[in-house]
Amino acid sequence: MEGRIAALQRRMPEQADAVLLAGGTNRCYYTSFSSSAGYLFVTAEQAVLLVDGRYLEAARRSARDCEVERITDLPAQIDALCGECGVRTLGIDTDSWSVAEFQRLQAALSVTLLATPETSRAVRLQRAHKSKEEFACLRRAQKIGDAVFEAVLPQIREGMTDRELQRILNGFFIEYGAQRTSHDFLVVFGPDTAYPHGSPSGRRLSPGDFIMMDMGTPIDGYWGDMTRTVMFGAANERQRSVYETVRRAQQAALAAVRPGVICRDVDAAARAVIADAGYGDCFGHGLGHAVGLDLHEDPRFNQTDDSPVEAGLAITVEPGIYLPGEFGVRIEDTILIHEDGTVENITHSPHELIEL
Ligand SMILES: [Mn+2]
Repeated sequence: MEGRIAALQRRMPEQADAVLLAGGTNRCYYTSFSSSAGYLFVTAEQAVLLVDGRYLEAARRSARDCEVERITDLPAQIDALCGECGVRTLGIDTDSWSVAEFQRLQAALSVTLLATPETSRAVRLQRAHKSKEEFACLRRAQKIGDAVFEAVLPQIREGMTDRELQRILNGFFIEYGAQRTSHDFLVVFGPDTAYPHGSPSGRRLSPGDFIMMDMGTPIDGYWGDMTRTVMFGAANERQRSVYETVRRAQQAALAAVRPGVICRDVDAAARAVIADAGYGDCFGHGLGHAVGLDLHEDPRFNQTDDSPVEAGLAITVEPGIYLPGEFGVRIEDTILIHEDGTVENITHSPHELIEL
């Protein structure tokens, strides 16, 4: 199988003689080596991972498909590498660079850093097409999420705080095989569920509260991502109706997904169900995001992304309805698109309203 760096070398971004990647997940994607800092320099023939002393030995041992160099004088080293290969323009993954970093390095270099979107776009596109091995990691990560969801429900008690539930979730994730946890799972109760990305406030759980849990853990770098909203006690009619609308919106989107469909049309399928039920103004985020080494990747299921759904895509489907001052509901699954056109939903937790 063609290596990831080789695939990049075969299709270098337009106008770039070489690329210089600063993004941590980009470096990890190409070299399978994870570090908090460093650069990956790739020409048509050569690939060099530049790291500082903290990572030198580990990178030499485990970075794949590249040479490893210790950073001493970064601009001089990059100039030297460019000189050896006749490189004059360097495409950079602009979505990973700070303006300060760009300016500092450009001022010291004799070659040109291309601050155009092509390099990031090429890398994003490559990363969006996942292999069977990447799918397997995502499946394993999601399996942990499903197991944790099942395990946590019996632990939920009246009067417990959202922070307590968050800590219990963290503990279960570790117990069920998480390599690490995010520590900031979104766990909110009652009126706080009306904030799509709220965080625990110390609120205590009361009967009639929705409990929203948005959680996941990476396995070998690849993130699980799921959300379930469950009712503590008995749902009233309005809560039940909103929940059912979100569930139907998700089903409509899942039914619309197949290779060749435009991402924004999948978003529209869910949005139409929510609008028809009279909650058109209450779904203030996109339907989903690709997921991989980063929790949020491209493409997106939203109102503007016109890229087609393609085999190799791993993406979330997460409609929601949020009623400020009252409550919110979101249901999130992660799906994989296979070469044969089938869609695999790797989130197996129930979609039906659970009343605890
Ligand atoms: Mn998500």
